[in-house]
Amino acid sequence: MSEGLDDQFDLHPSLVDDFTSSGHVCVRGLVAPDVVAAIRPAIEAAARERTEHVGPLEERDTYGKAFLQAANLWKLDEAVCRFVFARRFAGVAAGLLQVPGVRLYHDQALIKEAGGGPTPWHQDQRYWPLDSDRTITMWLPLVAVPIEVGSMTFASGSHRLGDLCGPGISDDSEALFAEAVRQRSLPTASHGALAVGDATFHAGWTLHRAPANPTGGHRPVMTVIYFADGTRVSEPADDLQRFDLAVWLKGLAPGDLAASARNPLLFP
Ligand SMILES: O=C(O)CCC(=O)C(=O)O
Repeated sequence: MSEGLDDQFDLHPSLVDDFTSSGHVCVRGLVAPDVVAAIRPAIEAAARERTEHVGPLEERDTYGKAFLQAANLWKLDEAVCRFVFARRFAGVAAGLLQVPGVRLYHDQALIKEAGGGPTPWHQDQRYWPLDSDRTITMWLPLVAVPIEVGSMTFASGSHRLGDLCGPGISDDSEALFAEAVRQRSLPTASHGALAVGDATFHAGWTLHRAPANPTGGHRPVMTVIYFADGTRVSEPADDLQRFDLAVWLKGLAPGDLAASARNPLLFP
């Protein structure tokens, strides 16, 4: 089941260069398709358990229509834990960030349902009370993502702009960041269709969005968020960051090393 998950992935230097300049990259063939197929039922079952209270799609707001979201699934299931903790994934995250080690911020299954709406433009790190920009999300589909569903669109180079002080994922973030992309003439790029075993990685400040799912099938994705080992907790800027501090950095205070029991060192 865990075959390959602890083996090192041979990260081509051109991917590191692409990530450094654009803030996103697609790693094709990161993991064997049968490893993903084997873990998919456990991730989907754990995600279902966490989201069974969510009402019908048409009654939700824009954020709610974008995806069903279930986090820290590594705590629910041993096999999911092995997948999330995989040195293969964490090694790529460290390699792209060009840091010696990375810790877990949290994992998250993002299931865009059949007929689910677009994911508005946003910056992930606006939620995170972390004092480093050495942060990265791995986005790994559990099924092949055809072109009609599509993977994410990124504003290349936006990670170098840092905090654009936008709101959380919402109609407002879509409007504000679409305008920022236009005004700053930021190039946008998508890695298009993804095969099972491919994954994209994007930096914490990279602006990104995802298209709606017009198909009759759902789009389950597993994400893992990493930050550089040695990162400290920053003063939370607002309630969204206070929530993250309480939940993903449980027991820590501003100035502490971000290394709670929920943030194990995953690489090296
Ligand atoms: O899966 C999506 O629709 C969006 C995912 C996303 O925004 C992220 O992983 O940071």
